[in-house]
Formats: sequence, structure tokens, C-alpha cells
Amino acid sequence: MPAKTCILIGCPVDSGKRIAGCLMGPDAYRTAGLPQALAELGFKVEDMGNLSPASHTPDTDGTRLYRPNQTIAWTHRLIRTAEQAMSRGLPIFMGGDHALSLGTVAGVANHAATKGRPQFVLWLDAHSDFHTPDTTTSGNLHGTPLAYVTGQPGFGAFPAITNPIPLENLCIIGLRSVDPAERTALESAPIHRHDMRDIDEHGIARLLSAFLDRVADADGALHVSLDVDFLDPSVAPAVGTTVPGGATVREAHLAMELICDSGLMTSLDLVELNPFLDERGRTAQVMVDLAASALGRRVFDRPTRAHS
Ligand code: NNH
Ligand code: MN
Ligand code: MN
Ligand code: MN
Repeated sequence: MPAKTCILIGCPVDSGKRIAGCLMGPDAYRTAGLPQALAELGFKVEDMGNLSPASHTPDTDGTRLYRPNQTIAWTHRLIRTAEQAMSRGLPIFMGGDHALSLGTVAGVANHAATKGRPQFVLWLDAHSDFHTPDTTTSGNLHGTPLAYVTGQPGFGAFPAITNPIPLENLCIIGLRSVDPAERTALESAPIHRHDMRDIDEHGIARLLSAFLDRVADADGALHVSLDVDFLDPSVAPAVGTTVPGGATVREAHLAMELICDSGLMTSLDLVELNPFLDERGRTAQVMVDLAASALGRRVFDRPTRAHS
């Protein structure tokens, strides 16, 4: 069997929130050894380098929404990129902030539709990212991708969503910071969602396995979107929106190992890493280790590293 291809796609999106630095994320993942880790697992690795947004009118300062034109331009670029990459291998979108998922999820869903497969999304995040441009109080568009890709109203200036993700095909795990408007919208939405208490009481394996079983039963495509702030800030400090009480390294690894065992993952986002806030690359390293686990590395294969 020919080696499966992983396509690394640098998405230095930094327009989704006001704290700058996520644009350095793709190069931090390369520096932390993501290409080598995938090659060691037997993948053919293709690195598309770092993309840039489609041409757009520069944003002005002081608007309610932060840098909408730039994020819309990224969305155009990433929808096309995701659609095309899906026919060549398993894309890993190296962020960049979570606004990149407006484009990547919409794009992979378009590809799944051409294959007649339902698209599922696993959202590992402290936040629900279910604001619309009308409900966001921060004006930060990284808090909106799940509303956009599920076809909620209010995204007038963005590319039209052609294949909305059905709400019941979505699972959010790790929740511990949800804004009032998002809470109201989520209460009436059939999205599968689990907060940290659910993880504490039931264990992440049980929650995640139930969702993976549904994806398998539907012969679905699975997009995984891993936000750094899913993890506890004590192990993943390099993120602008830390929230205490997050997932442990072991919980996150177990999630990745279950995803790997399921054989269902067809695309992956690594988002919100801000290398400017990191401590000697440790958050980048944890994210690379998690990506490697999702793609087949077993914990006892983890290489010994020099102490930093
Ligand atoms: N809900 C908040 C907002 O809209 C926070 C979103 N921040 C995130 N999302 N990091 O994952 O601003
Ligand atoms: Mn997020
Ligand atoms: Mn988050
Ligand atoms: Mn161990």
C-alpha cells in the first residue's frame, strides 16, 4: 500500500482576535518537529508552506468587529485550499488563530459533499465559538466559526455556506467559558457538548467514544479542531485566552489515541498557538505530540528529548 500523505498547510491567521502572535504558529510547529514526527510514522509529508489571505481592502481600526475584511479574505483562501487538499491526502492546518476554521471546516464539508459522505466535527476547546457577528461582544471572529459552518445567520459578507454542518454532527469537548448569547443559542441546538465537569465525572474516553461511534455508523468524514486552550494553561501556556481547569496532557493524549484507533479522522486543525507567549517551545511541543498521537504514535514510542 502506498504511504498515506499528510499535507501540512501553514495558516498564519492572526486577524481573529486582538492579541497578536498566532501568525508564528506554523513555523513553531515545524521547529517543534511536526514534519519529522509524521515522516517517522510512515506518512509521506507534503508541506505547502505558509499561505496568505486573498486580496482584500485593508481593515480600519476602531470597528466593532475586529479585522473582518482580513478574516473574510482568509476564509475565501482556506475554503479553496481545504477542498483541493482533501483529494490529495490528510490536511493538517497549522494555525493561526481559530478564525481559520471558518474556511477549513467549510472547505472540508464541501469536499465530503462531493463524495456523498456526511461531515462531522470534533471541537476540542474551552470555548464554544458559537457567536455570530451580531452576537459577539468582543468583536473577535475567532469566537464565531461553529456558528458560520453550521449555517447560522449574520455572516452576510462571508462566502456563502454551501454545505452546512448539521448541528447534531458536532461535538464540543472541554467547555468552561461560554458567553451568555452562546449559551442561549446552544440550549436550543442539538450539538453534542461536554464541559469539564462531564470529563471529570465520566472520563473523556466514554464521551468521545460515543461520538466516534456515531461518526462510524454514518460512514462520516471527521474533522478535528484542536484549540490550545482545550488544555490546562499549566501545560499549554502559549495561548491568549487561557482558562484554568482544562484538560490534562493525559486526557488530551487519550482523546488523540481514541481518534487514531477509530481511523475516522480526515482533517485536522491545530489552532490558537501563540509562540510569543510560549515557554521554551513547550506548548508547541505538546501540540506536536498530540498531533502525532492522533496519527498513530503510541506513548511508548515517544522519543527521548534533550532537557530544555
Ligand atoms: N467567547 C469569547 C469571544 O467571543 C472567547 C473566544 N475565544 C476563544 N475561543 N479563544 O476558542 O471573544
Ligand atoms: Mn476556539
Ligand atoms: Mn478557545
Ligand atoms: Mn505515559
